[in-house]
Amino acid sequence: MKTQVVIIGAGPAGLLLGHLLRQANVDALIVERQSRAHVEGRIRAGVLEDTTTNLLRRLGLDERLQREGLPHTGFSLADGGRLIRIDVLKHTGRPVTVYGQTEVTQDLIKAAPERGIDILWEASDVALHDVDTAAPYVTFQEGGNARRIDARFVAGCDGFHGPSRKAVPASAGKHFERVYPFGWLGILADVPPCNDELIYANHPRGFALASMRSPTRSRYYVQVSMDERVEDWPDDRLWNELETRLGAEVAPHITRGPALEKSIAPLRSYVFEPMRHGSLFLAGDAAHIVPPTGAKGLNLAASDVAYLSDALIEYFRDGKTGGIDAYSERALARVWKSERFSWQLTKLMHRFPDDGPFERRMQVAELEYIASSDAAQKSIAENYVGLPLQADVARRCQ
Ligand code: RFL
Ligand code: PHB
Repeated sequence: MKTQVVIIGAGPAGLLLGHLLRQANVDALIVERQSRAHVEGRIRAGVLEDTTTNLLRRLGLDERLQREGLPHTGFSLADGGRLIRIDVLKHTGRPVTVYGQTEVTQDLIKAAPERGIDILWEASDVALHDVDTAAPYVTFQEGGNARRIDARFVAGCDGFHGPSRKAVPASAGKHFERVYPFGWLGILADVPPCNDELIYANHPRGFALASMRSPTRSRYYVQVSMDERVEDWPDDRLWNELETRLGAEVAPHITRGPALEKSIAPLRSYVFEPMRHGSLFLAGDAAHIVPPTGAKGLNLAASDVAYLSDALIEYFRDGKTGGIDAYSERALARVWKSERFSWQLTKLMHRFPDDGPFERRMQVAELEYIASSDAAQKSIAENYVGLPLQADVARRCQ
């Protein structure tokens, strides 16, 4: 098989890139390790910046998002029972949209065949070859048959554990990493949310988050240590813990229900530089991870592919290499700012096992400063709704 861009991974980064390229008549093929049902069933992110919703609108794939997405004009930080509301609309003029990554993925997959985008599911042993030349190719097994796809470029959109980043020689890249000494235990349940907006809570027993997917479906998380297992957390224990950590004002509004899904995710900050090696481009979690506290992971995947699609389209349409040459630097400029925001919010809202009274006083002082300062709230708000893309790309992504 032959195509212009072979995309590895059918997560949000790979699917969005495939659609953006196809819309501009660039040929792309997506190769995915998992089955379609597995990819469509994964429960992950819930908060979309308008960078992300703008891309879906530009693709004409935002009909369900418009109908079912919940515009949120603010969220709260809670500490010791006090709620500090961050009015993102007032400070930035923009809301965020609560719409599950699961739904985004389903919408993109559903529209793929009618737009001529091929997704090869359940491809095993995916391997990248000759990425430092202008004729790279990808091999894999599909239904017991060995396959090969030749392309001009490879887009590594295969998440943190995929093969793309590993195809860059150690001497050609640098990584930066912080692993946090805890994870998030998440529960999804068909019960009404406890509040109209998200609440991020710092409690002596650890962080908790009240989120949602719709007016009838709630998503909650609690910070757990890394040696905890999902089996240690029967539903009742988790609901009790959420009531305690979210505080006396919120607790009476929590409706309990059976878990549709329960899982533990580790927390990590990670950046790989550069995001290009020869004919290989990395995008999304393949190149960087943020702890979920800032709700930035999916949105960074979207901003990466906004830059990357723009650059690849320019290359195939006009033969210009300026965009692809600038891709890594442009994407990383936004990535590092989101890394900073996610790290800072994680430090502010979690209890770290090695922290003492000094670190706690720092959290209290920072939260008091945020509560009393319009400028501090504005800074949080502009990061939460998403920092702007570079102006030229932003214009083309409208
Ligand atoms: P993905 O979604 O991991 O997709 C990568 C795809 O590549 C496939 N793959 C392979 N394919 C072929 N061959 C191989 N060898 C392969 N290895 C892997 C995988 O099967 C998969 O289909 O990466 P992508 O597209 O970069 O998207 C990134 C986002 O999924 C991620 O950043 C977010 O989910 C992070 N995140 C959040 N982001 C937000 O913007 N807002 C949020 O509110 C938010 N909440 C979250 C989150 C992530 C969480 N977890 C589970 C880590 C909440 C949680 C709990
Ligand atoms: C979610 O609803 O899954 C969610 C929301 C906000 C976050 C992280 C996860 O910061």
